[in-house]
Amino acid sequence: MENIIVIPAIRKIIHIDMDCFYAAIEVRDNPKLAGHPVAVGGQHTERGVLCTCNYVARKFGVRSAMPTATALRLCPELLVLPVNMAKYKQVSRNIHSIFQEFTELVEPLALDEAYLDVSNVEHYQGSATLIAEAIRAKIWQKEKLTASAGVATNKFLAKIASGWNKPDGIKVIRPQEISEFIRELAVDKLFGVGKVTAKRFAEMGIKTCNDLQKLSLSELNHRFGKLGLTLYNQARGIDNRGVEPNRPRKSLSVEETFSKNLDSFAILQPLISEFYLKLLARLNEAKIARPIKSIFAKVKFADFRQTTAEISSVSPGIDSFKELLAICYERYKRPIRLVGIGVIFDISEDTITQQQSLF
Ligand code: TTP
Ligand code: MG
Repeated sequence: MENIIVIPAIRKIIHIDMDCFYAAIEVRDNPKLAGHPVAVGGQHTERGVLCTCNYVARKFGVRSAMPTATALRLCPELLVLPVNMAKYKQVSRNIHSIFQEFTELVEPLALDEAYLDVSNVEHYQGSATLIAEAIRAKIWQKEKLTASAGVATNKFLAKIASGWNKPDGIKVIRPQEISEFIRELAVDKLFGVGKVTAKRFAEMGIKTCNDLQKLSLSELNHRFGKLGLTLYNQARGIDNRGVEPNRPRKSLSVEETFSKNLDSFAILQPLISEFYLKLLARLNEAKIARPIKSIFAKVKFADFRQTTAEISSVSPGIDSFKELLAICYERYKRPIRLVGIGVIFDISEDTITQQQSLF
């Protein structure tokens, strides 16, 4: 028994960000604009500011939040279109519902961006890269708009990656590539580093994460207070924040892949209470007010066959999980590769109010 280790799952996070969102929608809806520098925002006569501009305009140095008058000086042919928020919100809803087709673990960040945790998605051979490509393809197919994607083991790296090959690009940072990627990364790309912190770094001669890595945790704590630990971790490519969907969860589960397949059901027995305690801890952490509707177990075998069993239940009892696992095992009776147990919530009277605020 002692030689069975549970492999800690590496998270697979995708960050998706639409390219020049408002401007891309306007160009899509008026193809005559293709190839022209286009921006969306207020008019210069009204001391307006740009919301965004397309990549043609960016070549002239035009940027989001720039006064329209300045933008027109840089690019006199720039076409500045009025903001049509209702239209952008509708496209945003469409895109966010595409994300939901791939996983329910979606954390919307803005109208045009979201984090997705695809660690437990089994389609696309479980490859986050293939999932990200499929999402980009679906957005193109449904909306005729391009999105860029970042794929990494955490939110911080995924977000940086999505901007790396913009527009219409993807960047994957594999676990073994993190330390090299991070070394040259500019410190002003880190979460929590605004103008003030960036200026302090500049004064200290710190430009890259490699420079930042030279400061000890206690020094960072001393100089930057609460931000110290985050800076210390990010400089090493570490970010433990989970993806927090603000849609009600449909289910919550724990699952583990074993370092060595379990040859018999008996070997699994003593591990069940461990999983059970983990599930209770996660349920406790998640503080979900909704009632539990049913409970389930899942078993994946050495030959990758997989099966699940579910029963209606309002409370997760360990004996029920034991029974469900036994039912799963009995169906194929072969060495076990992975086991999961979980609960399904009753979301029948969903109001989904939290999510509405974004749109
Ligand atoms: P962003 O994703 O920051 O920018 P973008 O999608 O236009 O371009 P990129 O390809 O670099 O991602 O913002 C999304 C939308 O939010 C953008 O299209 C317009 C709006 N926005 C503003 O209204 N004001 C701003 O200052 C910014 C940055 C964005
Ligand atoms: Mg964008």
